[in-house]
Amino acid sequence: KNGKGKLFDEGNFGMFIHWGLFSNLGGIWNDKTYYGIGEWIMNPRVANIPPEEYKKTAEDFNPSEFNAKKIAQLAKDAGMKYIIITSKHHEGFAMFDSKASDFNIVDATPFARDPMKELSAACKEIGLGFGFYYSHNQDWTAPGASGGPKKDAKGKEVNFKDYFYSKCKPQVREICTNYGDIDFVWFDTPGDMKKEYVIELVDLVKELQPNAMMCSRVGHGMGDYASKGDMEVPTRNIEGLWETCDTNNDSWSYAWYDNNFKSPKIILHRLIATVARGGSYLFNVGPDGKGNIPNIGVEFLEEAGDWIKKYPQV
Ligand code: JFZ
Repeated sequence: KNGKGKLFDEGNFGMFIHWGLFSNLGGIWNDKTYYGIGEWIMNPRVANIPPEEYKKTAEDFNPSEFNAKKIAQLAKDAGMKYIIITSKHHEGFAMFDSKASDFNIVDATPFARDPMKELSAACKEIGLGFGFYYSHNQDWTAPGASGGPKKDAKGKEVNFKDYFYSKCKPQVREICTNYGDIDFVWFDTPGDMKKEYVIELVDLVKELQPNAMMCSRVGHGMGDYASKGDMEVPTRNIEGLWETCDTNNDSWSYAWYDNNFKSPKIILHRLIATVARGGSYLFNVGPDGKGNIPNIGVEFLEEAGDWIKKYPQV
């Protein structure tokens, strides 16, 4: 077993995956295309989809072509060392089997499988590290959460504390318990979340997954390593452990119009610039509603990987 941080030190290149109900919408709501970042489509600033309507889209989500082994193999072929995937993004939909909320891929979709089980197993089998993204503060369908409805189904006013103890913390416990040893828990957008809650999550992860690395986006200066601004490749060396996350086109999640894929040359340039300055490069792909990563993205990554394999690490 890797000691804490070992994978990160040696890792330097990982696959980020943004996948959720938004992937099935692909940038379209009610026949209209919303340009920007696909995973934000339900937000009031984008298509402004009411939570109850958004939740119904789970009935149409059936990623029957999802193939965990194929994705793990792609990451491996690309020269990556680990995969970090959205277990729950701001939409609040759990892409894993959850007892804490039935708004999850096993209970609410015709797919009825737990793709996180499959992907974590595939990573283990092929020798890749594995971790979860979890949106701890923003949850746009959970009453009481940041950006969520102010009242519960019975019309009762609820607050962040209700969300935190009924959904957030139980789900973090689930992702830290049901998938074997994991290497990362990648929290995001802490906003004005209170420090006491952040501490509870950090302590929970440390207790259940002592070797898992948390990024600084957990909030309040905590976490094991710094996560730089999105899509930022720093131009100077930086002290300490840090990572930059970047995406293979413009959106994080799949969007039908987004064909601005980074060429193998650009991928390698950005990877090398990051690694040479002491960082780790987390490179995102967005599978579509059927579970497939767009072809161009796959081909470009494979080509970059061929080059990496030609020049083994010294
Ligand atoms: C967040 C999410 O809102 C977004 O959907 C995506 O998941 C991305 C990886 O993370 O967006 C951010 C978070 C932090 C910064 C920018 C966008 N930042 O620090 O510059």
